[in-house]
Amino acid sequence: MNKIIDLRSDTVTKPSEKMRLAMYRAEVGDDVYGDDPTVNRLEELGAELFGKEAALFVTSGTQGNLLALLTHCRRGDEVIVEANSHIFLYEVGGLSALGGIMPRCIPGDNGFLIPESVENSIRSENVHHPITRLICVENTHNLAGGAVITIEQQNALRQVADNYQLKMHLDGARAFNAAVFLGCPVAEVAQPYDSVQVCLSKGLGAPVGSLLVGKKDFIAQARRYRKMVGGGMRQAGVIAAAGIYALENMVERLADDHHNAKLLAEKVANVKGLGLDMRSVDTNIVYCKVDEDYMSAVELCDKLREKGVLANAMGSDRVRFVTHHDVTTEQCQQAAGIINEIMMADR
Ligand code: TLP
Repeated sequence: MNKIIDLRSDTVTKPSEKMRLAMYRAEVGDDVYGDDPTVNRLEELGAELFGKEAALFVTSGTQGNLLALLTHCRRGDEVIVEANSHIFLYEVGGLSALGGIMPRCIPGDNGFLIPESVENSIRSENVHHPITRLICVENTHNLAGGAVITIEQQNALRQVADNYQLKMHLDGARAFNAAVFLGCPVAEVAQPYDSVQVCLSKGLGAPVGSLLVGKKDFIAQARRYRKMVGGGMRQAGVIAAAGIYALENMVERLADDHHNAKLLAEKVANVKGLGLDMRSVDTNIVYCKVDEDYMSAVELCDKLREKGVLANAMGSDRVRFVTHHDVTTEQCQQAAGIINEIMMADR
């Protein structure tokens, strides 16, 4: 069989040889003592790229988001999140379980929280109410098909936050994909936020880790919470080196992933039994709606797997394809051909 074409997620990327070499050569120390020079360098680089005072290397996007929520909020506070956000749907309810924080879910428009809806959800001063503390934004938005929220849209939300003295956190797991799509430095994407979580382990290809960036005192407090949840790492320079390599070498190539996603989407857009809105394909994620008269999303994924293509079923009728460093343009074309074949055979 040909090589497996793994389109389940950009998290499946494996460190390249050059990245592994950087890891092998990394100078290390005990990071809980602040002694790991490679972790320190990664955090400095991250803070600089995002235009923030400080950064913290964390184990995952989930941990980065959790630490941000714990640091911004107190128990009983309310946080405004988009109804299909990763923080609400896929982070094991950590904000409530570990932080005693209440999510207030607002359905967005293609992932974008409408400023008026946000404003209408902010709690007024009343003894019965929790305190609205924070607005969380996801850019790019995973469940909205990697949709990019523009700088203007972000600024409109910041305006609301400022009017009510709220903090803003960006789940920027794929913030670099947004920056590459918008053609701006990632600091511009990060600008309206008090804190940003960015994953190194997705399209950037590092094996582990995320950065949380923000003001110095915010990061100092997040560091304490990281220790509390067991995230104090020791000779973490071995993995931080991969993060540095990713930030220095893997950002611009995200444009290739976006190109491949578009290509894949174009090739399956007109396949009978599949629904796909080309306008939703901004970056590296493609969602297809599978007509139930043909098959379910799980059945399509099973058939694809038999032919060497891996994809994720999202619910009963949607399949997600994600492009990344470890799939080539040719493989995306090949995958589109296989999708086409399967759908045609079912007629
Ligand atoms: N997303 C993963 C899965 O958890 C769904 C994926 O394959 O897309 N924010 C966003 C927007 C994410 O997409 C993810 C991971 C995270 C946070 C969490 O990052 P990790 O997996 O490092 O905890």
